[in-house]
Amino acid sequence: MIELTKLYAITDRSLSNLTNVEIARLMLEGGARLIQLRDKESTAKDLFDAARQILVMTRAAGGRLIINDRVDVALTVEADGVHLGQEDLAVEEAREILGPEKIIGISTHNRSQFEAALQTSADYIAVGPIFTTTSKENPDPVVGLELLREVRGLTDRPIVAIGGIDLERAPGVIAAGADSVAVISALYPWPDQLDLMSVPDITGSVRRFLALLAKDSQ
Ligand code: TZP
Ligand code: MG
Repeated sequence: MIELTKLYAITDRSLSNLTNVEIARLMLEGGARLIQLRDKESTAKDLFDAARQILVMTRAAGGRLIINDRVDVALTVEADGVHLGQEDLAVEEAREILGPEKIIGISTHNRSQFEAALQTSADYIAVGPIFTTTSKENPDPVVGLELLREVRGLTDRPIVAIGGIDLERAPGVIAAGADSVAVISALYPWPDQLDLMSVPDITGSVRRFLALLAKDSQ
């Protein structure tokens, strides 16, 4: 069984003018060691280029890089794994392509999808959206902490919680049974004084999450 860090940091180019590579660099600088490259807009060329560069940086930091959706990218750049949604390639299809060593995660949005995921070789199962999210197009209905508590009782496999998780909510999400919190928007806080040169404080927010989650485990 794989072990996940408590923070699972996800890139989102739409939240600033930063590139995926710049975002990942700031996440690593803040101490994130589990990064997902998520970009549904970039061309294939840009995505492959970004994945290659981020992988080098992530490996140098001793971290892991998971690619959202794209098994072809994960396979070609030899990333650590892929994250699949319900509409993506099936887990066993991705497993056939990537082999037994790579990490495959799958998103689930209700108990029956979670139970189906348990029948696959998925290395971790994500559950969400736990809270309201603005980072996903057409999100499934909010599942709340209830589903998390319920599915925690079904397996020892790592569970990732996603959707609307911020600093305030993260400890409660871990307490409800998540091994890891996957976070997008809360990692991109903007300074109070916005000007043309403003960038979100990704490094600082990663640091704050890590400090909080480290405390939480004691
Ligand atoms: N899947 C379920 S919610 C979500 C995804 C990709 C978006 C999570 O983003 P945020 O900003 O942390 O709510
Ligand atoms: Mg997907």
